Amino acid sequence: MAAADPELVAIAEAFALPGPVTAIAPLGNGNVNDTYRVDTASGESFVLQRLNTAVFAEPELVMANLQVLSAHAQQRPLAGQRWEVPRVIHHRHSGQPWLKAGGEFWRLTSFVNDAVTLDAIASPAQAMQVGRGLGLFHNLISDLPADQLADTLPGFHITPTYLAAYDQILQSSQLQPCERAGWCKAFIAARRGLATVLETAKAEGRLLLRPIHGDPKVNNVMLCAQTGVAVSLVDLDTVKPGLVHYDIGDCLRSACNPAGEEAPPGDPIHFDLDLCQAVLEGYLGAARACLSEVDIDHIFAAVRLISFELGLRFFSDHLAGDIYFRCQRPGHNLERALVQFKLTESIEAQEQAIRTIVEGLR
Ligand code: GN1
Ligand code: MG
Repeated sequence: MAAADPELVAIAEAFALPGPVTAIAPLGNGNVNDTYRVDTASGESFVLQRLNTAVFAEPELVMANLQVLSAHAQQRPLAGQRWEVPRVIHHRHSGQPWLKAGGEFWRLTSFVNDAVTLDAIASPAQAMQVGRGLGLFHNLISDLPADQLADTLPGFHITPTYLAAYDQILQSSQLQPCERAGWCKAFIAARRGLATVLETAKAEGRLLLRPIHGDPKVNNVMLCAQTGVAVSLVDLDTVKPGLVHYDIGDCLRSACNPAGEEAPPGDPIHFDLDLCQAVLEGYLGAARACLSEVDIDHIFAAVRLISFELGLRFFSDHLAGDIYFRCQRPGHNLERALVQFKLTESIEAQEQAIRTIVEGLR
């Protein structure tokens, strides 16, 4: 194994670890923060992250939310089932839940042992667990007052705001027009009227603000390595007040796309109804009591909207020169946008079937 980067070791060891670091390696494939797994001589592992402060302008608030969540979870153990909320590890000397060094913001949390994540779902049983994981999480935070959580990312999942930003970027973008970008522009233009569906329901008091995860895509749900049951939701930076629909939509758009959100150009993209049925069974089995009838009414709108919204966010970032989502190659965000727009088309084409699934589980 390659020797661990000494700078990273020094950063990790600034936190109150139970023993010296034995290995550090990149973990996962997040689009925003940099994430590493840290192993220590004690046998315990941790997650070290450099927060992207261009995205999270007030990372201290992110940490404050994480601590509110951990404290809440400790008072609310899920009887009889394994469920973990990552713990925040403090700086050895300052006692702060972060390390600020050279303009960078680092934090360390506990690692969920004996668990795996998937980038795309392969079976309804996995989909059921992903849905159940989100449902347990919503259940857990349903009695956490939203006003105890700061808004760490204003505008996050507010689709009309993304649309307004897109309109601006479109005017100033230096990118050469191409056929695929033209297709995306037409796709967005035909769906502008969609953008307000959840925000209008919120403004009219039909949907209520409450704590949400914000990013419950498939690979943020940890499944027990032995049994496959969901045991944790990780990536808690976007836990903040919102609509549960952002989460439900995000989970469905991610879990019911068997090709995955990084599918290569040209791969067929479809929204899988069997996986949708399984995700919603798992989700509602755990969270139905936290939802109103009006919440259920908006599930179809949510999955359609969040797929569209993520496509819009990727496409806007492509036009802006890839400044938000980390890219592996030129055009990567355009490819990602196309995947989400194709998924949106598939969701639209199956609207009745999706609504029927929801009604069957109401
Ligand atoms: C970003 O960094 P990551 O991969 O956890 C993004 C999500 C998107 C996701 C798409 C704060 O999450 O909203 O759904 O990429 N997070 C933020 O993969 O913008
Ligand atoms: Mg995330």
